[in-house]
Amino acid sequence: MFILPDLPYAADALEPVISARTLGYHHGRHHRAYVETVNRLLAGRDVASASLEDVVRAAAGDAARRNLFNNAAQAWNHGFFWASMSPERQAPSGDLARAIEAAFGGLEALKETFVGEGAGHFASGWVWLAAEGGALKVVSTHDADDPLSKPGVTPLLVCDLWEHAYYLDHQNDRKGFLEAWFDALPNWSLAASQWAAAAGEGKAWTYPSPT
Ligand code: MN3
Repeated sequence: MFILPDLPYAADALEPVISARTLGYHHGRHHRAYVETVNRLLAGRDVASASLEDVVRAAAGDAARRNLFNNAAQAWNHGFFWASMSPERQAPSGDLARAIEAAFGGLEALKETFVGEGAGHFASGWVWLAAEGGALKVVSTHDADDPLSKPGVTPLLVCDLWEHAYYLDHQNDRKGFLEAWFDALPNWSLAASQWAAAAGEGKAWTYPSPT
């Protein structure tokens, strides 16, 4: 059984960018539903010890397990999304700051790329800062899709582009949401440890193990 992990901060800790009402529904209803569906779809199967990462990778690209993939990937993506945010405003430093400078020319340029990618993404999905081949890049994925099943890609940060992530607080202004999000909420400590993990130092973030 996979759990719905507690939020790593209070429900109102991300205001005003993300209200307690949005976060309450998003975590308590949307994320919970994905986790419960995964558990229902896996019930009775001999996968009790498989990590959620294993479940996502095994179901990726398998048309017969599309529903399992969608729900498992959405459960993982939301766990990583909660971890991607911090109530304390942070800034990248050290190796990661240098990599951002090298790839984008600085944090403001990364923001422009990230916001542009997310605002221009058609319909539902996710916008990621990711590492591949020792370099940083910004990518978006559709619906539940994520970098887990793409060999050599490590996610550093993610922001949810589904309307349920921002509509109560920002209505149709996805770009405004992304700009405010990028300024206030990224967990650059997580991004730095993911960047190190991509280079073989330490372990990348994982969803809580099944119980
Ligand atoms: Mn969501």
